[in-house]
Amino acid sequence: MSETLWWQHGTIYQIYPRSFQDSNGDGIGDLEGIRQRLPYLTWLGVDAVWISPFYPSPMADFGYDVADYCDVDPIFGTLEDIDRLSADIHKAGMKLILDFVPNHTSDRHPWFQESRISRDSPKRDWYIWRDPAPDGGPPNNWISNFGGSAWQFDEATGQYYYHAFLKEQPDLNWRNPEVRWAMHDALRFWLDRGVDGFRVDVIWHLIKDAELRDNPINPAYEPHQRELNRLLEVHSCDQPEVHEVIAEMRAVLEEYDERVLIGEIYLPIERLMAYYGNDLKGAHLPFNFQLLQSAWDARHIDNLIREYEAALPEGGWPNWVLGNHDQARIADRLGPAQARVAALLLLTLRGTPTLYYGDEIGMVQVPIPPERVQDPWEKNEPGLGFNRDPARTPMQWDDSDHVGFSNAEPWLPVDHRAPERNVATQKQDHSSLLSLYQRLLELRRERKALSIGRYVSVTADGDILAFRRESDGENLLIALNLGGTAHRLMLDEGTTGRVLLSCLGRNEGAEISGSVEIPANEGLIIELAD
Ligand code: TEU
Ligand code: CA
Repeated sequence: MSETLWWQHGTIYQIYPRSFQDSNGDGIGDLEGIRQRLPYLTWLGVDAVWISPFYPSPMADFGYDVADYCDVDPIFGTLEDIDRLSADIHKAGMKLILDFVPNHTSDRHPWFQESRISRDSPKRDWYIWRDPAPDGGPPNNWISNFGGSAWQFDEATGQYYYHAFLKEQPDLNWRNPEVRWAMHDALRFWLDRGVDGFRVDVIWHLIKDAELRDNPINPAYEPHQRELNRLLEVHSCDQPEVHEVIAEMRAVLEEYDERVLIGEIYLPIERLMAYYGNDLKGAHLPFNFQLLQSAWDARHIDNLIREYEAALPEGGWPNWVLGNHDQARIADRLGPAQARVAALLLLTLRGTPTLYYGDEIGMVQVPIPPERVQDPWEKNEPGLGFNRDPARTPMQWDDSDHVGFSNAEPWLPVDHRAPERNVATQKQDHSSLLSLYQRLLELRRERKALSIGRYVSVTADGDILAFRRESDGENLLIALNLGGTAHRLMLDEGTTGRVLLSCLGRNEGAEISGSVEIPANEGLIIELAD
């Protein structure tokens, strides 16, 4: 597959390091734990591992508040541990993607500590400081992503600083070139150590309106929504100048070979596409989160796939995401039967798939008793269903007390409700979700049509979604039933084929001709004869 790069034909697996494997019995996952579990990832067949932040951090937002971009938090290990992990990932033929968090630092970062000392501090302008409004209130009406004003008053110097997330996460001022250079050095620090790329946190937030104008009121706001949605984020993010900042980051990666820049971006398709950059000099992969947000409806999904394909810039590589550490678990959103169909969809669409740890065994939202809530968002805006803890619980390796994750009580509760929802059990069972994922990943590696082939839309009719993937004489039909009743899909006159894979494990190898019966909750990959 020399004509495509690893981040194009490969599959990315996201690890939330606190919850993958604890190696030293403190109930929190760590880098050595991940290293010990690499044989599992090799067996599963993923190509790259993205690890959420493991840098030194006060953990106000569990690592998304970074106090040092060039080190490892002792909870997770040491620089030697990441080097060892990186070496073993590469030995296994996989790639390592780090999580880079450039929009904000921790309030404990030495840069912020220095910035807040005085209005004349050399680092004052590294952050976004403003005088109070005439009434003494915040400089503008912007709202934090986690609720409340996005401005925090600092007594010592009588000014407010801006934070798009927690007050413990002050936003850096990316209009200041010194900030850019310092952050480029942090990128080089890791690139020199051999990491293969970055997933860049809230990349569309980096530049704010130069005049910090008020955001307009959102007329469609409803009280069950997050407070952030009271306003339209017109001036607080997605500003035109951000693309220059991203192009500069990309240029740093271009000093090295075959590194990948992935942007975390929650924007509608038409705005998302700009993040590929002018002449594709922006992010290689602006994350496509549409499947996270869309209704599970064949016509709707067919539409969004076609819109996305049509909107891609010439040469822009697509990607698809089914879950992450900020969203409810896919198996919970769709139920166990459709979770299998979703697996097939993710791994047959055109574009780099990103798989969230635990989704391959159908992990669901784990109930968190009030006294064990960890997520700062839940603490800020309680009771509205924003808690991200339920999707961040320990990876379920087996059915022992601490599910094989740790030999101590884990930082978040583990799920004991379903005896088969673990790796050990599902690995033995050829009909399990895990086996389905493993077989899909294998097929995706074997079949160019799946990994890099063309996408051709076929139909969306009732519960049935069908499309084709084609490459060099390989012609695969993907037919999914997103509902609970059987349907017959009519094929073109004279069409014949053979079932390569079935979600339900039925009729694999069967010859079909003229039409194909698709049972409830079934998904088929059919090789068409030419
Ligand atoms: O998330 C950014 C982000 O926009 C989310 O907070 C999102 O608004 C929310 O989860 C609903 O979809 C990134 C990280 O992924 C998240 O874990 C961090 O808390 C956040 O940035 C701040 O760094
Ligand atoms: Ca540990």
